[in-house]
Amino acid sequence: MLVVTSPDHGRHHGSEIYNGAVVRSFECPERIAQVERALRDIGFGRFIAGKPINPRDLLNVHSRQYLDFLATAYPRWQAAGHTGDAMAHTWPARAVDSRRPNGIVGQLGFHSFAADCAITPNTFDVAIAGASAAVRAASLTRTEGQAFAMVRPPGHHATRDQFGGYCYINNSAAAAQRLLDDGAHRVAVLDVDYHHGNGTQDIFYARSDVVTCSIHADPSGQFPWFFGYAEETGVESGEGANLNLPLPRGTGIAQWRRALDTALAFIDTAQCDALVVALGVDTFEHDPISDFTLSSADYPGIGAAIAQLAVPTAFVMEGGYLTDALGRNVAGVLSGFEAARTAGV
Ligand code: SP5
Ligand code: ZN
Repeated sequence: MLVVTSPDHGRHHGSEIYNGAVVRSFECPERIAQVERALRDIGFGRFIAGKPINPRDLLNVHSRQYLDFLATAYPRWQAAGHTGDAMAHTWPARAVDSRRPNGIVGQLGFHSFAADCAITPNTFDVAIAGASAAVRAASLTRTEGQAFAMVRPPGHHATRDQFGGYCYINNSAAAAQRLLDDGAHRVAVLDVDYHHGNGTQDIFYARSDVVTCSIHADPSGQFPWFFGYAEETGVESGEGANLNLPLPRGTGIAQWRRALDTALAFIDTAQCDALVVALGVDTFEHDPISDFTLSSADYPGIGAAIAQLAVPTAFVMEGGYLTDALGRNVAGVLSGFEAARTAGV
């Protein structure tokens, strides 16, 4: 499988509020270093770097105002006399008219939804490079059949105009849009990260040409808290094109696999001719911020099940925070997928 890299990803490492303190984010450069090591150890894949992205690929999934904001947020933060990472501390609250303020601190609140996500001097460039790799992986599925975008920061929480959940640019959404622009009639995004893919849902919520499906922790007890319920099914022409499968705390592989079967049947019924897998492995039993109980032995079977959709497939790296196990688990999904593809099952 082709592995598309974002070589300078290590230039971004944000901070987050955790247990009442600002700490270095769980979403760290070592994550991708581990994935690369695990893939190289088993001789998996051919590595190529992403290419600069066409701005159209970004404007399809994010507003121009948001992209301009992200591009200039850090210098504006500094120019306003601030130091450290640019972080919001005030958000538009319920029942207010969410007008967009002028000041940088106010705009940080307007364009974000969570305090686990900060803008560093290189965040914008690194996020764009990740999206570029995801878009390139999507394009290459036309000739390759499958590809993996080995990127960070992740993307699936980023909405059309808000960052949060360690995500700034929605890599999986940009990949899905690229598959459509390359000629697919309907694309599915299957989100297997432990957390609900609220950003991808948001971006395609009123559309039927991208079908979105997310398997995740019940948001009543877990981030992103305000999105991801089963009754969110889409609006307008997107009605029925979003499927959320929230699962309880402690979910293990048997229950998780039943949800995957439901998701695969939903995608199959929608007659999608290309697939993006938002590949988070924070479902792992020892993940430091999650509470599902999947084991490393479970991941190859997940890849094999996804292969049965038998459509061009772009995997895009999302979450997973037990760095030591991340490589093994990602390699498990990808090699399980590839083995099933090769065997033609
Ligand atoms: C892409 C992705 O996986 N983003 C996840 C963002 C989660 N950020 C919120 C972290 C809250 C941590 N709560 C820890 C509970 C530990 N028991
Ligand atoms: Zn996650």
